[in-house]
Amino acid sequence: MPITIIHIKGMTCGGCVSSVKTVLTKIPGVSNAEVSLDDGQAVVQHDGSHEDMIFSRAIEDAGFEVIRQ
Ligand SMILES: [Cu+2]
Repeated sequence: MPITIIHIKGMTCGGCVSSVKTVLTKIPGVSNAEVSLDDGQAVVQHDGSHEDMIFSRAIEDAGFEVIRQ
């Protein structure tokens, strides 16, 4: 099962963490999303049917910034 790690800027509390987790797990094909406030990152487990960009876009649409390398 593919795993994508996304680095996120702008999360400040547990509410932000659950917002990000919610938008990610709503995407079809995502089986789990672990979001860490301290690390500023999301670890997304998915079925590989999407380009990684769809995860970044969902996070940005929720009002957070994605750090792209
Ligand atoms: Cu918050």
